[in-house]
Amino acid sequence: PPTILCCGEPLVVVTPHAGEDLVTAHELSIGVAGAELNVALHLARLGLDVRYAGAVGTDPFGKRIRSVLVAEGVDDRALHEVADRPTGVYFKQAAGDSGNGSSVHYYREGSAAAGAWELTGEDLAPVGHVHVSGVAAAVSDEFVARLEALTAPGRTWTVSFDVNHRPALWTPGSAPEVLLRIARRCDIVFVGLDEAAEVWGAQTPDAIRALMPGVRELVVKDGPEPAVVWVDGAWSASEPVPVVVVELVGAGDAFAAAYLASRLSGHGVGASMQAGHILASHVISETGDQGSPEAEAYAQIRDILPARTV
Ligand code: KDG
Repeated sequence: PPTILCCGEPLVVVTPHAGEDLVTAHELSIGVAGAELNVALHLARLGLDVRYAGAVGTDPFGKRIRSVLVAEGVDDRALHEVADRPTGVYFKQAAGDSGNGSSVHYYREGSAAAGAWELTGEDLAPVGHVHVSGVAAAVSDEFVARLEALTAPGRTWTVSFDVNHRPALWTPGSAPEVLLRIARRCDIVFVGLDEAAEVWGAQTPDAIRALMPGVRELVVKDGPEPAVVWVDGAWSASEPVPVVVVELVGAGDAFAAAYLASRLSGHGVGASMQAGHILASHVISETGDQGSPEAEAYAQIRDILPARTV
């Protein structure tokens, strides 16, 4: 499989302990987050060669992010350090027993990643696949320009894009056009059915596909309902793994990572969708954004992948 570059805004995530809330908690837990960073961690845990591009401040949070990436086996050469801006932070509070609708509070305006740091030739060599998401597109105009460069025609790598619409980060009205412009330039796109309806008013997988006919592989997820993937001129469906939902944050990142790990290793879409569902169910059954690295799901995914078909 190729070297994969995940590019986005790295974050520190701060959460109250189970059963407590941000209004009254005296103790908080801290971790690392960011949709594209989550994907990078999963890819490394699955044994892929992965590099992460983004920017942190010269603060302890930036050092934490770098040390977690390095400890988990992600290449940090493209993680830039910006002197006069802070590392992005977000606070997350679980919604309680229902597991759905965690509330998130962002402190990322003017962050290091939102600024004008440059991706260098060294950051990009020798990368064979780039993974980006709509979170980064919402961060700043500079980040949109960076995504345009990474998805530009004539590039020498393939690109996957997870739409990841985060309404709280967008100037009202600007998300649909920007997210579609980037999606259309990619090889593989991941989107939720609800999300596509919310952003583009596209209510069915075919309506989504009609918006981006040049995309080679389109994965449309639908929570606990089967997900579908468009590839080679047809749709195929794949059942999620049934799971007791603890928290949904990070499920899409886990799905994308396992799907990509499998596809980029030459496996078919059926096995790759199944891998996506297995890793998503692992993350959903825990509170952290990435779930624990020791989880059996990683070994299980390596086991279910059949012999390479490509
Ligand atoms: O997908 C998980 C992300 O939502 C989380 O890690 C933080 O990147 C983040 C965001 O903007 O929501």
